[in-house]
Amino acid sequence: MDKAFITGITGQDGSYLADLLLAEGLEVHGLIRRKASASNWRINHLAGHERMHLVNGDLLDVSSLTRSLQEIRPKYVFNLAAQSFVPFSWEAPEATSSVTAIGVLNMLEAVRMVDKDIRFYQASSSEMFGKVRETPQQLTTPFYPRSPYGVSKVFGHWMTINYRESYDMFACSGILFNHESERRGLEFVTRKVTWAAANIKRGKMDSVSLGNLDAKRDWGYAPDYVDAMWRMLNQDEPQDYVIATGEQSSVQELCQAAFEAVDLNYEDHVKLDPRFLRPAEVNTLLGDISEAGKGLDWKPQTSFAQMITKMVEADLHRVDNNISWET
Ligand code: NAP
Ligand code: F7E
Repeated sequence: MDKAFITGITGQDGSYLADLLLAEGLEVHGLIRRKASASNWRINHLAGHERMHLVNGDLLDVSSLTRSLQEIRPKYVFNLAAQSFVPFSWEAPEATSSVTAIGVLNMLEAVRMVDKDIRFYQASSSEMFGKVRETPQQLTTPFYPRSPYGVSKVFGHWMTINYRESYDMFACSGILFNHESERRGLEFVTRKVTWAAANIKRGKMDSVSLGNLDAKRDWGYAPDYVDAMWRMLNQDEPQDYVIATGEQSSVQELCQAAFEAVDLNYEDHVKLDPRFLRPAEVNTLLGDISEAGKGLDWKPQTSFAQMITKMVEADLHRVDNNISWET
């Protein structure tokens, strides 16, 4: 039975990837780090699954990574762990760089030392394009990151390519544009807005405060995107890809869609608060997915409108049943 090792298993993407790989018949091992209060809400439904295992460690501790790989001997490693919230990367740039940049090197080194035949996936990001040099963005578009997070992701991206070229490793980097879901963290703008729309509809909140409503993103659905990761590690040759939808919406359009889903007008409930503006903004992102279509036979299955409706419905269900946002 093939085995996969996932870092970041407690995160949005890790949890959906675990669902997918278990459904594909793999044995799944997820790295978790010690936390003072661990809810692990995104993977609680997998507790007790006979092919699901959790292993203790930390991306910052290379010995924990090599020990894990030596014990598990996986065929696939998906490196999804990161400090992934862009605003926090200005508040803690060194911590962000440690995990989001050096953590990638740690994982690559562990793979190189334990088994160079492991197929390795790195979670790269459209934040590397930042102040975009061309539109739409593709693999050859030059990077111009705008945050310590984006800069860290550029390091991880190039390190992955360097290990592929230096050591002949099957190492791939997926440049994924924003992807969201019912399991998205509440601090990210889509979930912040769908959660607010549901609570306002039920009279539990009056308004929501946001920053830049003009920012545009190419937003896709996370379950569609983990399928692209899996396809990437099953190619004949390692190759990087841009994964996106090829369509973009503004934060304002996001608000409109989420509030319309509960028959409300966002203009009555959205407030502007400069605390949510960023020191340097990424104004617009739009991905070119033609290569993913050709090389991976992949295309997104879920539209932006469908995704926002799903997220609002899930949040209404939580509010109606007094369930916490992280359930
Ligand atoms: P997420 O929900 O923030 O999850 C991040 C994961 O990383 C969590 O499981 C977290 O564990 C883990 N982690 C953080 N520091 C760690 C450490 N020192 N050691 C071990 N694990 C650690 O992120 P996501 O949205 O699923 O994204 C997955 C990956 O894709 C990230 O690398 C992200 O930067 C990248 N990405 C995301 C998007 C997107 O739109 N979602 C787009 C492009 C790229 P805890 O539960 O312990 O905190
Ligand atoms: O912001 C604007 C904000 O925090 C999107 C991460 O997964 O995707 C994500 O990064 C936009 C920005 O995501 C608020 O200024 C307005 O322009 O949801 P976000 P992000 O920064 O694009 C990339 C691809 C990743 O790799 C990252 O890991 O929305 N915005 N008002 C706001 N954003 C937030 N969070 N909160 C607001 O109140």
